Amino acid sequence: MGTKARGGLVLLIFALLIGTFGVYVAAFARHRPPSVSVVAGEDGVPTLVLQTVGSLGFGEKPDWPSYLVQRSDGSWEQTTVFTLPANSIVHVKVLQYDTQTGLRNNFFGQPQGLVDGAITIDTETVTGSDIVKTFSPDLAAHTFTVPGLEVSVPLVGVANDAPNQCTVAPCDETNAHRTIEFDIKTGEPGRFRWQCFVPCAPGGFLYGNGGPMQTVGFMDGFVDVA
Ligand SMILES: [Cu+2]
Repeated sequence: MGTKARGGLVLLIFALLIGTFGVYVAAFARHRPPSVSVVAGEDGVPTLVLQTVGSLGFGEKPDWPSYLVQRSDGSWEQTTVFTLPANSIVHVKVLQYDTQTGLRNNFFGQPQGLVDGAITIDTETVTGSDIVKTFSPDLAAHTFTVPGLEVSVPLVGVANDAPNQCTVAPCDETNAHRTIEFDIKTGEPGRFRWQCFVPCAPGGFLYGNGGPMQTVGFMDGFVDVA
């Protein structure tokens, strides 16, 4: 190959790399999961209902774990962006369908920033001075963590051998799950980043990070307080 041809080949490869990078950036910038508005129900309490799944089971990333948010009509949206009313106590209910992965940082095994320090798991409520100071780091499937609101809740996973596990989202309550409920308090309007702190990405991602862990709509998102 002559010097000219070699130079042309290098330029071609370079152009292809730039092009591929451009396509990736464009796809990243266009990825805008929808937002779900949480409003007060008939009981006057705004309730955010989430579910977590170990693998979505559909779409471009069927093997990625994900959060879903319930709309007021009961349907599920695969997103991690939602709007909560400002200066309000918001009830949060998480239907947790994934198995236990475990935390790398035990700090996130401790529920924090909850109204009255109260958390309910399935039918058991622990409050105030009785609150479990910290959960074993092995139990968490995901966390619901909003650093800007100083809120973090470890979400205890279902047992690995639990029968009737969910494989395709949205899961329904006949599938094996844990129900985790708590109240948080919102303040002034603003946009708050939130994420899961369990490195829960599937095989192929280094140490469970990357992939869904860095993608809005899967394991991180935004709480818009309005
Ligand atoms: Cu997670």
